[in-house]
Amino acid sequence: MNPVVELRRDGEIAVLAINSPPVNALSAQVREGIVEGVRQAGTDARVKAVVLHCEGRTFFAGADISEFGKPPKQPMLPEVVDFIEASSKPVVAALHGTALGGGLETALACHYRVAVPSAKCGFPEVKLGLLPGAGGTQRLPRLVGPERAMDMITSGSPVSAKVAKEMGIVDEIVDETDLLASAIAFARKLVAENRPLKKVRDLDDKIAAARGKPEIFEAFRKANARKFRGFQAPEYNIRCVEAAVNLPFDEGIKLERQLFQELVSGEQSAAQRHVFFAERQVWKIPDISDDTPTLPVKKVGVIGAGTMGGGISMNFANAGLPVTIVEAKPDALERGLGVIRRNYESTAKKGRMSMEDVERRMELLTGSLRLEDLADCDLIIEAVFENMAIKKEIFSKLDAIAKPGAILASNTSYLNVNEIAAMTKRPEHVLGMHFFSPANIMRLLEVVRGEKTDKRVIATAMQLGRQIGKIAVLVGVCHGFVGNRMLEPRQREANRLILEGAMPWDVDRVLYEFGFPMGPFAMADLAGLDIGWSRETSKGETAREILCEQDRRGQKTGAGFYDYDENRNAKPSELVEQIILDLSDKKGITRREISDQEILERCVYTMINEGAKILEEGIAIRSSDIDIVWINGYGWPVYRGGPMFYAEQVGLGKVLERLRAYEAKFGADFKPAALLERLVAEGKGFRDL
Ligand code: T1G
Repeated sequence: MNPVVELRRDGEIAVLAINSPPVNALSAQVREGIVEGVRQAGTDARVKAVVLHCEGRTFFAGADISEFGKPPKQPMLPEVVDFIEASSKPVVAALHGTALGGGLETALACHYRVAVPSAKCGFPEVKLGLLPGAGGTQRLPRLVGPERAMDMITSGSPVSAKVAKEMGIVDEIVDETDLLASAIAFARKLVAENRPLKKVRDLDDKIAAARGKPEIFEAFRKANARKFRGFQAPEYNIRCVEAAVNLPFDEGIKLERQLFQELVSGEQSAAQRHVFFAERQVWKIPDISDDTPTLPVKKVGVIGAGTMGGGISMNFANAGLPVTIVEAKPDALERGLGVIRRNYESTAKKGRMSMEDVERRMELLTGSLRLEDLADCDLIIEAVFENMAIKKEIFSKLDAIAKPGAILASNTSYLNVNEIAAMTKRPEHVLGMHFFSPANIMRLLEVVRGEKTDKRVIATAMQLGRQIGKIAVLVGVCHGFVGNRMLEPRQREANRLILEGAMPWDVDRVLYEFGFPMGPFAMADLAGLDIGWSRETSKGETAREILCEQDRRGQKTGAGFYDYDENRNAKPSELVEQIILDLSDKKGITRREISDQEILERCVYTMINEGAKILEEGIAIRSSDIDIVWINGYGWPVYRGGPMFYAEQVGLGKVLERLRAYEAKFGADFKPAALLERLVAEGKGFRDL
């Protein structure tokens, strides 16, 4: 008797009911139960058709991801789907929730599919560095055509039931309230009308026109080259769809199987599967249980209407929460609200929001010049200039104004939250909420736990993070928390490398090829080289200072570390090269040939080493949290899993050996963290902590 799969009969219709919470993942047990159920229904003369129905919140949400990388358990999913399709009696899939990956493949092997309006269908495998490996790449194009199939499987984004119906994936949209009864009625109709067994594998009309036309696939590759840069899986998915068009079904299946095996055993998929589970781990805080009561947050206050304050406010307005934004000067307030409106209007122009929506969100935003207007807010976020004295002054004033029980948060990106909290009589209600620019876009939120922050306040901030669509990572108090603290050694090494022999464009090229969207010097030009710089205090000690002194402030001045053309395309600058050569000379540094490997190791291994210190100090709960910070806040390529996961793929022993080599050459900045030494000595990894 299979504990998660049950076969029931409703007259001549058999119902194969699956109940394997939380998401009916197609684990070995579920697969076994499905095959046994279809077999029994097949041999039961009373049964004329079968309905495949999942209980709980969703139809199969895919293969069981936790099984990948482990010894395979029979029956494998390709056999299961072939067994369903080969059934002599029609099998109807009843879709609700999220029919994803192997779940949708199972549905496509059924002869008919019905869905409730709220259902979603998709192939997210590419987000796991994979491809639909149970016939999805061969059946989907036969139903929707190669272009739409490539869109779906290379984006990984689900489509609604309505769109799935239009595309031909779903045969009928049924009543939201009673899917099972509707599916059984649909199956009865099939039997009564003696409708044929519709096998997707036999369809050809949607692919015939594309046969022998490689230009279709070339055009798709070209149009998505930038988006797919560095990823292995998208190309493999495209090759499978091309095979679906040009090869007989079974040969296409063979290629799909081969390419799936290559991906599932590869480093990129291992990294992206790590990230899948890491994104779900961040919400689990060992000493704060899921049932910790949270505080009500119905009204939010934001201090500062600059770039950060404006972006932060939009998050809460987007979630339907009223926000009062306080600024010191009327023109700054007007400018800030103007930027927000223009942001919303440009989103509306792109068709991603209606003008009614724009007005609705703007109505939720109230500007003010008085801190006192925040007295009735449940949460107040300070987002002013990164200066401790100013922040301390604001928090001591806020403490007198804010109502009892209000949460006071600072958007500081470096400063000591405990010191800020000490300016109030309610340090247990003070914490950091560190957003990333542009705050209405960037998914990452570092929630900074002060030494006195109450558990309910932390639980509330984490829940709010989820509510405004962020991925919240809980971190402790130290300079720069997790992200910025690890960024400093990378920046330090990047600046040293250009004095020792590399050029800014060498360092940027190495990190760009590694997978970052851009290197540190191009990033600096984008942000502006004069952040925190002033002519009065400038000493011409660094390339950056000298460039600022020469009014090369970055993209905004058309010149920085790079020269920029009218389309902001960057090219290496001979003048900058000379400035750097002269600076090395002035500092008595003999320049030398520096390999790409040294550039990468010095920039990345120092970050990893800092990450190990962060774990040692308990500033991060687990190494995968650090990975989530860097992937969602600093452009670390997801297919490398994050700095700590990457270190394990390289081998902690190798990282340690290289750090020791650099320590011998360059000194204590490369001194390996004690934790790294210990883990290597014990033959363990960060994941074992
Ligand atoms: N396998 C194993 N565990 C899974 C899982 C899966 N497919 N999906 C979810 N979980 C766990 C998750 O780790 C969490 O566990 C709990 O379920 C709730 O998930 C051959 C190769 C369905 C949209 O990529 O996108 O099929 O943290 O917190 O926000 O071609 O889960 O509670 O211990 O995310 O409501 C393709 C992955 C697989 C879909 C629900 N399928 N899942 O979101 O809940 S590859 C996917 C999701 C494949 C075949 C191929 C989401 C969800 P815990 P949750 P949610």
